[in-house]
Amino acid sequence: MIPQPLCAPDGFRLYPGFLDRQSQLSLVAAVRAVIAEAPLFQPTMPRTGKPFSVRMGNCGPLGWVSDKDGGYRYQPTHPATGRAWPAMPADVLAVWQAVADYPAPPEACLINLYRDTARMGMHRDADEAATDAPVVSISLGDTAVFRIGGPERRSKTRTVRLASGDVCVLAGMARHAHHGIDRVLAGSCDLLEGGGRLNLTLRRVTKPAVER
Ligand code: MD3
Ligand code: FE
Repeated sequence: MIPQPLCAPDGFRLYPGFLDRQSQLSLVAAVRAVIAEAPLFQPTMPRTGKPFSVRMGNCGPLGWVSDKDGGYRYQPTHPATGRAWPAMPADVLAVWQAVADYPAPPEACLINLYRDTARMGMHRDADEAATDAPVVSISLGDTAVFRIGGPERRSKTRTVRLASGDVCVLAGMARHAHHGIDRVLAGSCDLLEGGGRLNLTLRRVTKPAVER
């Protein structure tokens, strides 16, 4: 048997098992505290208003939101409560500092909660002005079947399983690749009460001021 090489766009880095069980539990507790202050919401598609199957939350100075009238955007406040997003927990920032190799801190931590049959269709992340910054993703709970392609919608794709504690860095070409979550493998992990998957994506949104 010839082992399968990992062929992914340049700039895709997967750190399997980056977080041990204790660190995963500590992150889940931190995320629960964030959600208690800033409840998860159900985003809707621009124009059609079709709801996402994933529920979302945010922490940090900016949060990603989407609804029928306003479309995809980052904003400093929660769409329902109007309050500022909670601060990014120290454990979350520490992951960015360890792997991002970027001279500025992240501004947004998007929390994606996948329960039941939630999935995420193929898309590109293009709402950030800091196009040179990587995206850092932290997976917690059930394993996801993640699909990544290339710069064109028709580019060849491949799947990668993202398990609890895995950290993924999308830099360079990979940062601009099409990607999505085909499905989540129910019952594959016992980290989250009630099952499902939490994904945290850390992003720089605005271009950092030139260092001098
Ligand atoms: C590849 N989230 O929030 S994380 C998203 O698991 C998103 O919830 C998925 O796609 C999730 O936008 C995938 C891994 C990931 C994150 C950002 C990327 C892959 C990426 C940006 C560009 C290319
Ligand atoms: Fe994405």
